Amino acid sequence: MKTRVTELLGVKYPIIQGGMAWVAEHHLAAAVSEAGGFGLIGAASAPADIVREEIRKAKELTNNPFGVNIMLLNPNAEDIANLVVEENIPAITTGAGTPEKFMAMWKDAGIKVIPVVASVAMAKRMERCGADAVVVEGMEAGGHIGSQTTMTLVPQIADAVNIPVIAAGGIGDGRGFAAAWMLGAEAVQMGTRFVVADESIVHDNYKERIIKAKDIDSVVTGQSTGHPIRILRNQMSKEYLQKEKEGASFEELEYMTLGALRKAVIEGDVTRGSVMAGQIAGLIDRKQSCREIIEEVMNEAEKLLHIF
Ligand code: TUI
Repeated sequence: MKTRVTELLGVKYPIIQGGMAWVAEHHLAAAVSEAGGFGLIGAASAPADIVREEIRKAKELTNNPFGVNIMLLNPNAEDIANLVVEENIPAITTGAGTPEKFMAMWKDAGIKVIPVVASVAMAKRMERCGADAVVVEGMEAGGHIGSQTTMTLVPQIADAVNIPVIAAGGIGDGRGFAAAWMLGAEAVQMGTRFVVADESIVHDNYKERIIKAKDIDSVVTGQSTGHPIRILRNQMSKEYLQKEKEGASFEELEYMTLGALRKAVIEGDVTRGSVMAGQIAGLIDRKQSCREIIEEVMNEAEKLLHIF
């Protein structure tokens, strides 16, 4: 079951886990890697010391390779960039910006660099500055998103670059994997499907909200502030969108979402908290182990594609 991505990452299956803020901690990352996928610790807005602890705990749970996702809006991004070198992390993904200033340091350290991109221009720029692959993320994804769909972006970027493409956004089963493969991807990244995994530490209210979600249950907040975020509809999203329509200030809107993701993921407040999830939430209907998820997706995809 080899693709350029399984070779690059040294994994059995071409499935990587999204680097989700608060969600992608050591239990989930280690479980995905133990099951033959590529797990990621999401550094999100955490300080480097916390991320270091997460990395060390994941190393205790698995000998398989796992990575770190660096969210570039994080004020601590530079510390995390240095940390992944110190901790011998084999591969990193980056989100919400361009990692160019860290590229030389990571390449010197032999780290594989996989930026998440949401446009053809950004994919080309990342290839030029030495990226080993790109995660092409469509706006079906949860959390911070671009404006183009996975269906349209993946083939355009697969044509525009020579490095491998990993498709993300809207992929939650073997059919999604097979579709991404047909569009030119050599691996997929899944987030929402792993949020409900048994090994995910996310509050049960959050998992149940995803399982109950219907096709039309996600909305995009922050279009007006330039920080579009896909979340599942609730009291908070309703008030936020209303305030946005009324032309509320950037500060007022940001204040409403401050700490809201933690509130939902850790405290289980799915009414006032920010329940980030992708559009594929409507398809996700049960909790399984990471191994069951990965094996089910791969079996289904193999049957459809007859490739491996
Ligand atoms: O980063 C994500 N998803 C995220 S990060 C996040 S944490 C957060 N919380 C509150 C506010 C803001 C962030 C939650 N979800 N996905 C990867 C991703 N990267 N999607 C889109 C992009 C992207 C966008 C623009 C990558 C590069 C880019 O370049 C713009 C430029 O020109 O710098």
